[in-house]
Formats: sequence, structure tokens, C-alpha cells
Amino acid sequence: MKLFYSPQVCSLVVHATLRELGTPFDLEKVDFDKKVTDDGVALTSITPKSYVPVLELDDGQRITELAVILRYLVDRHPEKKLAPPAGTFERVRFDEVVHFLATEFHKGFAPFSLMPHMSPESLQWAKERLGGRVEILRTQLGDRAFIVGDTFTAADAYAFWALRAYSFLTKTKLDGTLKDYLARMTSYPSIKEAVDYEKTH
Ligand SMILES: N[C@@H](CCC(=O)N[C@@H](CS)C(=O)NCC(=O)O)C(=O)O
Repeated sequence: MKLFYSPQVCSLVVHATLRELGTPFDLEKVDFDKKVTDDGVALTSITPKSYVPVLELDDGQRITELAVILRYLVDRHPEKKLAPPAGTFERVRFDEVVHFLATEFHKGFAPFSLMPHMSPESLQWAKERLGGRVEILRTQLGDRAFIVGDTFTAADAYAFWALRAYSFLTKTKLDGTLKDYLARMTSYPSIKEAVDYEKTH
């Protein structure tokens, strides 16, 4: 498998999950601004969507959409228990969190990263809306160590990245249980390895 990634953006979630799975994989860096790989290939020729992550399988098929890639990986390696088994109600709860992160949280970052000419009022509205989503994640976490169930799952890799990005983009310091959670996930081995690798590659 090969993951097309750009350093520290959301492809980091797939990168950390691949490390957690312990399965062999290659990484190909994509320049986030120029949208060209290290080999000089245009990202649009890899995916017409022109964004990362893209996971290329050994037979050449490519999968896009972070939440879908995560589900593909965890279901290919059920023995690693990076998600509750497909078909169980616990899995519905896992899928619910991953979908929420993808659609309600991650996609709320655009006003702070991609959208030009945002008025202060619009930015404030977007920030407050995201802040409400943060509190939903806090409730989801409760007093547990992980975002779904009692063990590390791929949803933790996504929640880590999304909370870190939220804090950075909106210049908001997390507090209480989410501050502790972020610190814990920052030092979680597979996440730390992925973050550190992407600082230098
Ligand atoms: N719907 C996609 C969105 C992925 C996404 O937003 N990727 C960002 C990095 S975090 C990106 O490559 N953005 C480049 C762009 O939109 O031009 C997914 O969930 O995988």
C-alpha cells in the first residue's frame, strides 16, 4: 500500500493508523500548495479530487475520503481491534464518531484555512460553531481514556488530529479532559511516530 500525504494535514490520521496496524506501507509526499508529489506527478492525475489522503492499494486501486480509508483499513485487519467489529452496535457508535469528525468538525476548519476574505463576524460564528462541536467530543470522551470504548481505535487518531488542528487554527487552548486527552494522544506511540516522521519528511 502507498499513502499519498502532506505533512501534518489530515492524511496524518491514516499515516498513524497504518503505523498502529504494523502493516507494511510506503509514503509519497505531496506538496500541499503545488499539489505535486515528490516524484513530480500532479496530484490531479492521482485523484481528480486533488486532495490528500489517497491510499493506493497493491493492485493499483486508489481510495479517497479519510473516513472511508479508515474503515477499509480497520476491517482488513480486524485482529488489530482498531474499531469494534463491523455489524455490531459498538461499531455504529464508532462510525458515528468518525463521520462526525469528518463532516461536522474537520470540514468546519475551512474558514480558518482555505476561505479568503472572511469577515471577523463570520470567523466568530464559525469559531463558536466549532466550539459547540468540541463540547460534543468532550461529552463523547466522558471520563474515559479513548474517544470510543476503552481501547485505542482509529477514531482516536482522527480525534487527536482534529482537536490539534482546531486548537491551532482557532488559537484556542483546550482545557480539562480534552487537554489531557490531546496530551495523551500526542505521546501515543503510533501518533508520535507519524507526527515526528512528517516533521522531517
Ligand atoms: N473529504 C476529504 C477532505 C480531505 C481534505 O480536506 N484534505 C485536505 C488536507 S486536511 C487537503 O488536501 N486540502 C487541499 C485542498 O482542498 O486544496 C476527506 O475527508 O478525506
